[in-house]
Amino acid sequence: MSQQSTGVSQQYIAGEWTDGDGSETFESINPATGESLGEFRQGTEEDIDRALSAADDAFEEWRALSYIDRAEYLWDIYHELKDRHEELGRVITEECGKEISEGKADVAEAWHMVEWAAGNARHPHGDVVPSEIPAKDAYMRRKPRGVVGCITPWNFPVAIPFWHMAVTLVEGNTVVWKPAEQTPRCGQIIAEMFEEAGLPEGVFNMVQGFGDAGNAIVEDERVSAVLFTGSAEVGHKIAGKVGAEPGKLAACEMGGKNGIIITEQADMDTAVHSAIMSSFKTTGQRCVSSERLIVHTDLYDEFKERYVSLAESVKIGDPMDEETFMGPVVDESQVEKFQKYNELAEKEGGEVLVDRAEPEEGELPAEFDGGHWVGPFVYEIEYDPELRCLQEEVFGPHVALVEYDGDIKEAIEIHNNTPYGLAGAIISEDYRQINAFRDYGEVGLGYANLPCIGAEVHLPFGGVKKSGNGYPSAREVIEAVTERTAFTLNNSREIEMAQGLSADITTSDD
Ligand code: UN1
Repeated sequence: MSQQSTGVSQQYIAGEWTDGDGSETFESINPATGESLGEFRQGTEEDIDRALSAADDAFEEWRALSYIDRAEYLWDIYHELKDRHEELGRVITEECGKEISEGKADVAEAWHMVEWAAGNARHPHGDVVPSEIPAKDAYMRRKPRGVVGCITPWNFPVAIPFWHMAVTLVEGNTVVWKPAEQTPRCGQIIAEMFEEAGLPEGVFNMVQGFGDAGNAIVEDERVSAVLFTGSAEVGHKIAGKVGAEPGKLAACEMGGKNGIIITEQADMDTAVHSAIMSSFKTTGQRCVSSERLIVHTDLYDEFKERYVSLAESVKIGDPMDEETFMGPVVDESQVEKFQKYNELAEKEGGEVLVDRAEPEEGELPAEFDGGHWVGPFVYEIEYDPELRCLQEEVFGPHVALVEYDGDIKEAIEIHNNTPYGLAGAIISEDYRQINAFRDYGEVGLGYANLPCIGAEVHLPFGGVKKSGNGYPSAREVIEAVTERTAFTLNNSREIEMAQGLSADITTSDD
């Protein structure tokens, strides 16, 4: 039972659905139409407190199970995600607005992550390490950290919760999760899956709500690690707070101001295709979406013509329709941010090439009048390292074309000149240029002759610089949710030390 009689969805705490402590509710809104998809209880600090107590109480019993037994619960969820692929894809599309192939890919990415985490339970864990002393056996072993707080974003409302939670649970931790307030229905369905899988009570808890609920997780001393994926603004605050607490760990993955370098050796078809995919898929709302195209002067004009003509015509429309390329953005604050940055780009000297920022009268059917719709905004601008429009993340279909002359070093310098470093791509037929980007491009995820989106879950996903440490993502979560023990066993009755250190105990009688 996940809903009280009034139809308002509840919190999942200590193995039960509950109204929780507060009386406030909030709505999930379909970004395409502006219609309500349901009402949800808004979690309070007291709700988080109860959820953390439940997670804390459940930890000893859960960690005592074998990896393989813990993974069994996750296999049930893996099958359910697969069986409900179509249905959940539609739920995602309806709630966060991305077009249907993306909604379905989000579900696939979720089950891939669950498969990886549960499959990993049968793989070797830790290392056997050689010792200088023949009689010593040395190992590196991992232990769960305890209660892990997970705070996830709306743009991958099913996949990213599983990035955070699948490995975390299999490694023996318990979880308190706050889903994004824009996508509570996806949160609800995931919590129902955990309930059906029958995890012991308190191992998994979900509290719907806003920043105050998230903050209550971050500030609580029972939480040993906080996994956060979302905006740089919030992530840096979390990292600062948690980093100041000894023994606690914050693993934060934030956005990027991702760039694609198109060199004089680029294949034009690959360049145009990769750039369009990277800028406009998910309506520019991936943390790996590209907002900067750094194009060599030799093919700048041709690239510009072809890119602009496609940006003028990519299909904006019903996200449930398979023919649609771009759905709406998630909410009005995203529309406003996008508009603000479009104005800034013009103020900073940008020459507008495509302005579909506000879809035209009649471009969308009337049923979408109440939605949050934008389209491609493309400009060219003379490179200047100080320009804010080339430094700050917009999280929308806002794209700068920057022309460069000179060699690959010049392009990489422009590419690296942002405070972020998440994803990037190079389009070139010259392996030396590709390898220069591989070695000197400041990114956590690099691509050659491909869009800079679409990483698979078994790759480490994360960035450098302001983009975060990457640990709350996919494979790397294991680093964030376990503590390592270097354990050394002596097989001899003699004590012999490494580094030539004397083990003799000398006394004043010697
Ligand atoms: C995000 O943009 O927040 O690499 C995550 C990708 C996806 C994940 C994106 N697998 O594009």
